[in-house]
Amino acid sequence: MQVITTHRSTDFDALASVVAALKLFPKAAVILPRSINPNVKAFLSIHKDLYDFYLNQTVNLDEVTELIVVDTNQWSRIARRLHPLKTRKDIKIYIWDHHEQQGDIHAHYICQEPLGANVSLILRQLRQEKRALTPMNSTLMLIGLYEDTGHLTYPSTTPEDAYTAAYLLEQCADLNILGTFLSPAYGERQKEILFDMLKNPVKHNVDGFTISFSTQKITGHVDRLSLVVQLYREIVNVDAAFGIFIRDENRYIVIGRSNREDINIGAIMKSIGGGGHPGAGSAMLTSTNPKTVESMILELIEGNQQSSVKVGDLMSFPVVSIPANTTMDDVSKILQEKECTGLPVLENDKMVGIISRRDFVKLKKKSQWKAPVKAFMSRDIKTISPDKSPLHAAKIMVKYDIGRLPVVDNGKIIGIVSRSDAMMYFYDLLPE
Ligand SMILES: [Mn+2]
Repeated sequence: MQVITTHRSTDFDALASVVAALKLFPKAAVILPRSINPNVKAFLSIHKDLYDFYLNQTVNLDEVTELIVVDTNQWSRIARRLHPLKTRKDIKIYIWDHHEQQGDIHAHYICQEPLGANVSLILRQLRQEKRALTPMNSTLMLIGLYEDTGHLTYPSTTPEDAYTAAYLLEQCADLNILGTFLSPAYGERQKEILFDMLKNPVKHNVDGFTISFSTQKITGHVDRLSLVVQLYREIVNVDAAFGIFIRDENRYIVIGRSNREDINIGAIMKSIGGGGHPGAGSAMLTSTNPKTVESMILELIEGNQQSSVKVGDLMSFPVVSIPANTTMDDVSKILQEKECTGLPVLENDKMVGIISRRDFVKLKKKSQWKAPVKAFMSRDIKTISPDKSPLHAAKIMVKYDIGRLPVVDNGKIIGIVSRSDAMMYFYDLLPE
């Protein structure tokens, strides 16, 4: 007898993976864990007739010959009543898992790849064979895929996830139904926790990233905390957010969510004893205080950002600059000659402004061409120091809509970094 199972706190991706696995093992029995996420439970109770495996869970373990595990590779995450199989040598085990960390279930066949959703991994074969799915199954699978990839927006999303979504839409997945189940039913507890977290959000700036932490006491078991952290991150509008939830005096759950590829939450959580995906992860901690956790995470993010390339490496120099009393006529000639769009303006060796081609629209009368540049330059200058990251430079340019940033060290302008310098760096076009 074949048995298919998945992880506890079963989410849509896990359930969708089970249903997809049933396509590969049509005769298998399904054993779902007892703890199932509330929205999945709601789905199952509405679709009882279609997914009767939910109710039909009596399996004689002695008869099991093959075990198919999806969306996890750890014994501790699957139903306890299957644990007696751990010591059985005569069972053939198959795993499909999109988590990166190594598990303790030793399988005869394992398909483990870091895709955004586990269901994409199982559907790979069905998709290649162009197998037909019922609209209902396609809908469930698309719900799972969207849930785990944040509608294909989480950084962990791969092209294969998007192709799989297209395949499921071809198989008539129903987007109307999808919306109903994907909008999660937030309970009162989750709302309360979110409101408390939002009362005084603290933002940190770490090398161009915005990070927020919130520490909350919680009593009893609260599920969907990671969704609460996800919402918190979106509302506070930071690159990464961490919720530190104090269960009792010495036990903390840390849950992180990131919107940036270069802040790998899974890796951060792994180094403090937990795990997860690049976009989301968690860790259980004992006997540390929340402040220590916070500074640990900040250090890890800083360490992650070991891009040794600094603004100083990208900038161009020497910088062509002009004295503040240069006439607009001359400025125009210099701009043409040097083929640049803007120039820093100096007075007694100090930068006092920047003049760009755009500023020439301010000239209304002919006589103004003889006026000094300081009358037309913009004085609101943003600068950057050479030890900052290219990302930091790019953020300033985007925020203030400027194409070039003077690089200033000890009050002196030593170079200039342009939008294209930053882009070159991001596209890895930096000459060796
Ligand atoms: Mn999953």
